Amino acid sequence: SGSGTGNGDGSGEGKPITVGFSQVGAESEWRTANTASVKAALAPPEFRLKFSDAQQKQENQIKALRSFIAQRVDVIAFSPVVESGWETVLREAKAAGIPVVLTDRAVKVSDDSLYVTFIGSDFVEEGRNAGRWLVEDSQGKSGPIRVVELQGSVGSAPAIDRMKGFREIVDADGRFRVVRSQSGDFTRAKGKEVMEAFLKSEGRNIDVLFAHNDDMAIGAIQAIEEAGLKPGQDIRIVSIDGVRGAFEAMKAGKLNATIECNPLFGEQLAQLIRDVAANRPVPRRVEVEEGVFTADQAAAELPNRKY
Ligand code: GYE
Repeated sequence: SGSGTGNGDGSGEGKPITVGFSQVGAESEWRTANTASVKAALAPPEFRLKFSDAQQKQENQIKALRSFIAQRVDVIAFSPVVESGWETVLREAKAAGIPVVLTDRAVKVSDDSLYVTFIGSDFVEEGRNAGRWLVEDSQGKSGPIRVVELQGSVGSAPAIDRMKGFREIVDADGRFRVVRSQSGDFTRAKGKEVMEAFLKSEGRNIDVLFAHNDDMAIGAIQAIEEAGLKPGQDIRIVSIDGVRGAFEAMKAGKLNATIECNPLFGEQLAQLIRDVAANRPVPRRVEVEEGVFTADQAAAELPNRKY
């Protein structure tokens, strides 16, 4: 580009764009990959990144946003831990004239002008895809098929939406019964712990596990093995994200399918921020592209996985 004037024309000349980014935490392989992608894309000299880790707590995130406002950053980007409770702090950002970009997770606000754009996956569709895989994999099986569900973090958009999408599909098929459903907070440790409790209360009567992310499924796999059962066979398992650990578990026959949720949108986010900082119009909603992978594809796909 020849102009090189002003902020955010993508040429890397001029003043850097200061971005305050508040991340959810470091709860999963997905999150680690997302953080790396965001940091790599919002790099100097074009960007000056102020990165803050909320450790899965909304109060930490609100504090971080207020500190970004006080520092008068050019753009705020954040991945909201939960869906609700954002009106006040977002109004403060708006009053300060700082545009807000939502990444990964959506918020519920009554005033749409409180953020400029949202980049992230369609979590309802991911839940539906998990349900569709299960229906497909259950062809010829008679009911009842007993399903346990490991939910993501309580109140988070991916937990709410994945549950909704999954139920929409399995509730339409009379064979499926979701017998237990509880949060494992998107972590391996909690996934294992809650699966242990499921196994204790349901005994051998669990046919399927649906986990809202791969990390919880991987934790649950350990619990299933420790209970003397074969994950992937005695209990069929589908989860969401498509992280490397899931492909390894599928290759080992312990996980049956993973629904891709792509965390590598750092470059797409950088472009949005450039446009927002330069006052160029941006779409209200930017979707991330993704697919579905089954155990028979795992060995071939593994070398191609980037997260
Ligand atoms: O699926 C999970 C992470 O918000 C899409 O958060 C993200 C979810 C992801 O902890 O692994």
